[in-house]
Amino acid sequence: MTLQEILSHIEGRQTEWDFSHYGWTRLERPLSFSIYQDWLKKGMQGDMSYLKDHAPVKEDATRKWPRAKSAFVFAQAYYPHPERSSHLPLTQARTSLYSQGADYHHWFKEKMERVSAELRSFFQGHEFLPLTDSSPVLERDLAYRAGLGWIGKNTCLIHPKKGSLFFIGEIYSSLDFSESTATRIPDFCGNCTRCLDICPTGALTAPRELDARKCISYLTIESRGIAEESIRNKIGDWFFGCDLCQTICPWNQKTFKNQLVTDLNLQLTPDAEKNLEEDLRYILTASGKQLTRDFAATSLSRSGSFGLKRNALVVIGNRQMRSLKLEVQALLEHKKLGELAHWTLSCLERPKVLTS
Ligand code: B12
Ligand code: SF4
Ligand code: SF4
Repeated sequence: MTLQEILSHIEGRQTEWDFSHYGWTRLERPLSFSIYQDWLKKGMQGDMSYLKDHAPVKEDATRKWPRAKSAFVFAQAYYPHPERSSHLPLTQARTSLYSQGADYHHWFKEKMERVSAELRSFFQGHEFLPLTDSSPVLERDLAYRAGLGWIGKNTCLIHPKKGSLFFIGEIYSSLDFSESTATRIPDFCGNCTRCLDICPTGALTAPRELDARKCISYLTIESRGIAEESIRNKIGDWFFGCDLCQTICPWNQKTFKNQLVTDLNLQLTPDAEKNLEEDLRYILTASGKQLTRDFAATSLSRSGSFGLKRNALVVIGNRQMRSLKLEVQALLEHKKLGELAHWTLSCLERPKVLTS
């Protein structure tokens, strides 16, 4: 079997599989592995200790999968969201675009498993292993090597015609091709610095370097703690994740024809403000059990009920939503959230600040 045969097979199935784009590469040491090591040394991973544990396999996949020789890498667009039908029990709280539907850790993983099963049945005798996100793979580097995009100054993988609002998934295979590697996409960032300029928390500490400890996405999704006081007001109205360094990017603006929102804080109509209030009241008053059940199928389950309540308190404080004062007061004695609830209350008691 040749590489061309397998790529034509994937191409023939594209209408059904509907990937944004895809490519392949031989498995070699990631080009940016030393950047990854330096990033870990600086502690920029915060509490995500699994990223350190994954380093040896990220450097050399054969340490875990001895037969892995090559990877087929796939990009899956998440805007507009392909699994939006799943019910997110919120109407207005600001959530990042990738999370506005069913949890991709389920449906995208299953899709990659289906594709692998088919490749296994067509190309018998070879192994195909589907992986995504939480697996020990430096996915952006791998996708760069497979020709899916360049690494932007916001650290995201960007394609000149598809933008960056896509997930990455890969199928490791035992196929050992002699072909030279895929054509790579050059860096089109040029002199632009819009992503660095817009980041509200200064998490992009240099072009292509993100300090996760300052990133709203980390603080509202991955962190199991509470953001320091000095950074809380910079989180603005983000309830889960953040998209600003991507929505401001001219390559996304071009791809999505200027539909993307770049406001630091959303300007809401009175009706929308009311909906936001209802969303956050529900988050603060629901039991942990209820939140776990209601969010189970969504990416927001990653924060857990503690994280969702924490995020609601920050947004209520930043938007000075005084109508929720009673619900905030009810948490003042809470073992883990009490200090934050005091901070939120102090925001509500300050003279009203107009947000932009
Ligand atoms: C930990 C993690 C996070 C952390 C840290 C992110 C970061 N930038 O470091 C947090 C929680 C902040 C986060 C946020 C988001 N994440 Co995230 N995250 C990951 C995860 C699990 C590991 C990434 C990692 O190792 N980071 C450490 C840094 C050092 O590595 P890196 O981000 O891969 O960056 C590399 C390049 O920048 C590279 N580099 C720098 N210069 C150059 C030059 C060249 C030539 C090359 C080749 C490489 C290179 O060096 C780095 C090390 O290799 C990956 C999945 C995976 N297995 O890879 C998803 C992943 C990166 N995340 C993803 C997404 C969608 C997001 C969010 C958009 C979600 C959101 N809206 O809230 C944001 C985007 C924020 C941003 N600007 O990155 C996608 C990215 C898809 C894409 N098009 O790029 C991934 C690939 C998940 C997936 N399977 O689709 N994420
Ligand atoms: S996701 Fe938001 S907070 Fe994180 S680097 Fe991008 S703009 Fe900054
Ligand atoms: S906003 Fe500008 S600098 Fe940042 S990733 Fe996009 S093109 Fe590159």
